[in-house]
Amino acid sequence: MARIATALPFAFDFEPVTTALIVIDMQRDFIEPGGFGETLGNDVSLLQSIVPTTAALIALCRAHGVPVIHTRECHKPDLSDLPAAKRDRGNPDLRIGDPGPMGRILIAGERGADIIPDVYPIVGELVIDKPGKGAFYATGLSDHLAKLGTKTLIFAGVTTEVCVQTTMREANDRGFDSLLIEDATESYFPAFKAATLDMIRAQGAIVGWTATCAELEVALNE
Ligand code: C5J
Repeated sequence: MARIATALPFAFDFEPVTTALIVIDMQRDFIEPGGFGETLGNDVSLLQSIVPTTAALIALCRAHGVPVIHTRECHKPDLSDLPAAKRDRGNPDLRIGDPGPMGRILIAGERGADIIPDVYPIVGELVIDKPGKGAFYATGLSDHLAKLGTKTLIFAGVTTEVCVQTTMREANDRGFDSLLIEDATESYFPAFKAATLDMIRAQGAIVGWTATCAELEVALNE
């Protein structure tokens, strides 16, 4: 059993052999200039700041045999999995499915929907394309985790308050203990990130725990 004694809101105990890392939506469309995130008026440099720590976290998990699962928020080219309730939100220059500088925005197979090179999956790692904010919705994630025998999930990725938090809440409802790596997740809105970390840890870890990548590394190396 490994333990992060300094995790918040209290010590986080986990078995590395029944743990998996889920890296949420580290895609060009959210992180690189010219993508969907920027067309929504966001400063993508905030998200770029977590790339080195996220890459280090992935390397740490690979080194300890913790399976790494990547997600991509994207839709079918015919948009059959894109409800109007999602497509019509906001007032962006470009909507999901429109042609943009990196191909059609958030469409499977397009350059913008792919994962940025610094945290790219290696052969054998599962990549889940998800049409929703939560990675469990309309995907094979539950079945995959059942096959792995996973009980605990470590989370990283973007954005903290949207797809990361939604997936952590889905995981909690499905019986997984979840740990969010604070310095490997980011939001376009610093106040939203701070509030999300507080919400996750509130009321005795109502959604899960948080810790830094360095704290996880110490626990895995003990
Ligand atoms: C958003 C995400 N922010 N990956 N997607 O729409 O959090």
